[in-house]
Amino acid sequence: MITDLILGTAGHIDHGKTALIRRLTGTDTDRLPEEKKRGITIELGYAQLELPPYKLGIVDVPGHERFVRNMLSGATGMDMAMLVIAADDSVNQQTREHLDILRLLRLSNGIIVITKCDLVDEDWRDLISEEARQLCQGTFLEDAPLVQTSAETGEGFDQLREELFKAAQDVAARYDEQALAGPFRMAIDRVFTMAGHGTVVTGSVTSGTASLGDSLLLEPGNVEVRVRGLQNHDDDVQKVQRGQRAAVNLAGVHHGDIRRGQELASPGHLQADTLVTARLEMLPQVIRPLKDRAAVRLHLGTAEINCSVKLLDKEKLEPGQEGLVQFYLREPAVSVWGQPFVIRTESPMVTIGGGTILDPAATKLRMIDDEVLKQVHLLDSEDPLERASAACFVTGLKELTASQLPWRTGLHDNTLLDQLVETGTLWEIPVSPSRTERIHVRALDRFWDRMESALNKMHDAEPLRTRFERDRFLSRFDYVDNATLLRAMLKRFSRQDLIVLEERTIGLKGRGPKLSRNEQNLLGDLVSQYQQAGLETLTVTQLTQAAPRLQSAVPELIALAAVNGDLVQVSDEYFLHVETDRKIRDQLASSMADGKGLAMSDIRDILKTSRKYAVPLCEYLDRADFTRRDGDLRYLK
Ligand SMILES: Nc1nc2c(ncn2[C@@H]2O[C@H](COP(=O)(O)OP(=O)(O)O)[C@@H](O)[C@H]2O)c(=O)[nH]1
Ligand SMILES: [Mg+2]
Repeated sequence: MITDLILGTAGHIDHGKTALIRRLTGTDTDRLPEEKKRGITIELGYAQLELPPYKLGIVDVPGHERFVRNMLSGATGMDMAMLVIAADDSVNQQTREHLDILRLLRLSNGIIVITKCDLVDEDWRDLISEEARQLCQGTFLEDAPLVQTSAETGEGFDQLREELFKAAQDVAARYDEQALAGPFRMAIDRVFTMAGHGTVVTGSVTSGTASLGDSLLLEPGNVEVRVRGLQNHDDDVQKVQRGQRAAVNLAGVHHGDIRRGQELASPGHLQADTLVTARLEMLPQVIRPLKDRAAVRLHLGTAEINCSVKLLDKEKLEPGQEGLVQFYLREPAVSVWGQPFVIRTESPMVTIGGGTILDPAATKLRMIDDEVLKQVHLLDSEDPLERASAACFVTGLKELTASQLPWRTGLHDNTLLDQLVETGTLWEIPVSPSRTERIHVRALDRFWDRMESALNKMHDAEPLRTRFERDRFLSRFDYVDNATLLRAMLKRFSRQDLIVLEERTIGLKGRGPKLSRNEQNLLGDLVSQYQQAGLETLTVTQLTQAAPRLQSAVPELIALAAVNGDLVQVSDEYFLHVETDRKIRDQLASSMADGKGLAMSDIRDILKTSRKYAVPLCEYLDRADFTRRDGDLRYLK
């Protein structure tokens, strides 16, 4: 059973949050000298409340609008909150913004606390209570208990403890035990050094357990660290777990290399990325709609990252609207599927929306059409197979591995990918004798569509050709970034009779000039004759005369083979097979290395041929800018 939970405060500055915690726990959370002097909370404050069997780690947040970012990092990991409203002041700007933030961060439990009741009469506190109720309508606090208190007189604190106990019971009962058993994760909200100990980081543990001596990773950064010491509210402990506040003394890292926003996690559990896909909801009271490519600050865990928003399914997001987006982050950040976030703008400095992560390590979406949008929607489908399939689809021509599945989709059933292979949703492609990659068949189909349309365009531009240079064509698909996969896909397309694939050329099946069966055979024949003849080929006239039939077609077919890239034309009557051409160039290049010049007789000897072939060949190579002629000698150009 879960008994450790995090309780947070929320509310406008000066409404009595810190005084409430002090009365409740005896701890003064305003511990900085500046906080004492100015009487305001700036940094997060921490306290602990025992309500057996529950232990509540309390995070006290600042209520000043300038410190909302601190509030946001404190809100990470909160299981329940107390929304504080002063009876002598009522609902205020930060009351609203904090409530929005808690709602966007998917908090489910809380208590409305009216403070400073000693300062007003009965009627007034009831009026304020009514206002508080109205504010919370339609939020998770709609049916929350409301307690009227005074930190001055102690009024209402017994009831507050009782309501906190009930709320804890409720949260614990609904809590997914997976979060306790799962990998360790803690978003860092403070970093400091302690004399004799070194680097210490603190945070609310959001999943799993860490014990003394454990190796953890600091992300982003992939820095391996070791747990040298652990504290839970100033007590040395052997382990810390989900729902606890933790101070972790780290070995293996300098405190200057750590910052708020990084996370400590079990190795392999988190991976930083600069692109995430999300479902985003705009707050109804924002003034302007959110435009495509707008710059916002993304608050993810305790991190705060500048990013630009790519709107996927709308031209702009109106106040109160929901949409699908991709965030392009200025620096890498870690998140997991389903993780809530908040976005704010710089000017004015306000919270404008929030939502949940659909893909924490997203792939740039190309050609966003109905199918892509449908799949992005399905990234939070309740049906595990559907969700896993959608995740594979949006990963495109990259593999979503079994080890990524939990943090990328929130799914823990490791047979899901196998099931998708069985149903034919994933194509298993061998990339080495011992390894296969799994690609969504629709991602493959869509890739084929792009390839087909690119090839069609090339065929349209040069209708006589049947094939094009393969490497040049494939350079358009650089983004695939996986040569083995690309090769395997081409093989598959060729097996499916979609393309004609030669060693160096590629074309669409059925495109190019329409030849009869006999013409096709003759063309193949001619090309192989050239191939076998090497350098001393017959002239076009000779080949025409030698042809058993269709003699008049021979010159045209030879020209076609040259267009296709199977032959090169040396002179009017003289053609070579491309392989021969390549071999000649290699031979000459090595003989002309280091700027050495060769005479016609040298070239003739090197190529073991007569002047009859060597002369036109040399002129052809000059024209092709392969060689340069200077007097009697030729040099490599
Ligand atoms: N009379 C009275 N004053 C209070 C009460 N709670 C807080 N205060 C005072 O209100 C001011 C702001 O309180 P504080 O807890 O720092 O507010 P915070 O900014 O919400 O943390 C302080 O001067 C407190 O002494 C209360 O219940 N009754
Ligand atoms: Mg305070």
